[in-house]
Amino acid sequence: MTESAVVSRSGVPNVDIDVFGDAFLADPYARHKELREAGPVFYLSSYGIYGMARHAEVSETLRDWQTFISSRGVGLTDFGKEEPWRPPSLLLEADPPLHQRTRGIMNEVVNLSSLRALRPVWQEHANELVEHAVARGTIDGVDDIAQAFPLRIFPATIGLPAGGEDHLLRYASVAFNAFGPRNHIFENTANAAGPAAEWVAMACERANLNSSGWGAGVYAAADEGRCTESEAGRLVRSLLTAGLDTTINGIGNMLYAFSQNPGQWDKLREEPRLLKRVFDESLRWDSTAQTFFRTASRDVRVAGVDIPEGSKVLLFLGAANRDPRKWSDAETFDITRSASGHVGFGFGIHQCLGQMMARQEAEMVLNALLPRVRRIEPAGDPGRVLNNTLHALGSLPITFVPD
Ligand code: OVM
Repeated sequence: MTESAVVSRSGVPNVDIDVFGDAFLADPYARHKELREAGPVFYLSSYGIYGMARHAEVSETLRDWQTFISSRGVGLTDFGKEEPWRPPSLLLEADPPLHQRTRGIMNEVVNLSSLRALRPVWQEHANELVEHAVARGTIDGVDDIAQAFPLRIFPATIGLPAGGEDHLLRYASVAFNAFGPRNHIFENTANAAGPAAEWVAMACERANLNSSGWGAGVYAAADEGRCTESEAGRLVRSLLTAGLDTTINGIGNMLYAFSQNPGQWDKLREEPRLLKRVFDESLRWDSTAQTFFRTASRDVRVAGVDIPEGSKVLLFLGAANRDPRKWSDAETFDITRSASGHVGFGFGIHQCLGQMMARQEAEMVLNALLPRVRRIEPAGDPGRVLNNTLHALGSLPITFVPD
């Protein structure tokens, strides 16, 4: 270690928690207070990285894309020094000016009017799944709702070939694990990644996408000369990586939130106009994407702490979303609050491209549940699937008490 590295790290509180260990990933909320209280910026010596867990520093770091760049990867791997596990995303792992061009293309593909057109069909699917679940009473909230609903609507929205569900789910869990270290959690999914990656690569080709989905919309940008054919394929890959596992766990976490807070379900039934706020509060309270990294593009001082150029900085979105400096009763799931400013979708130029799709999916599920279900009761302990980035449920035994 160089003299300057020692000096630059003096005055930085060191945190000795394995933030990619099983116990932390299973229940990150148990340790978030320690992270926030350590200081506005801390050092995680076991990984040689900086961390931020307070809302002010997390959101300011996300806002400052020039200092805290994405093109060296938004995981632990520094793309400037090590080979990424796959060719970098042209959105997530890109900086302006490239990011401006690619994001501009995608903003036109994933837009409100195309989402509005999909509402009736989505609502029918959600109604059907919920009616079936209510008839059965006790169900698995993950298999039967949180996963079943996105699996019904996502492939058609993109225009994907049939039969790729398992590949898509496996690919996404590898991609989100790959932001963390090469621990046993990563290795478990990476072993099975080959066939999933092959299916995804196949599905991203122009010839394999139907002509009416968002995939074809991306290739239309290539026809207009706004990106190359191969860039279009890589942009479709972003939709497939980021569009399914995220919404599945977002809906699952929302069902979990209501099963743990029955009073909030009563309140929503009394005041259905609150429905549009619910998903954002659910994401604040239990963020699907718990963390993302940035890389310092220069020496920078944050809250009195010197962060050297090239440092990886781990941003704890889930902890920022429960920071008592920002939120009153931060630990409470409260659908009447304004969750605006939460960083569950990120913040700044990279803020989630699919957020309107995610909100609409959650809204359709809630629309289906609200008139049919009087109570959402736990029917056993939820099962966790450990992931280096996602707070993910494997199973959620719940009972829908009919209206
Ligand atoms: C991407 C992407 C975007 C957001 C999240 C993500 C794996 C991937 O562009 O491929 O997670």
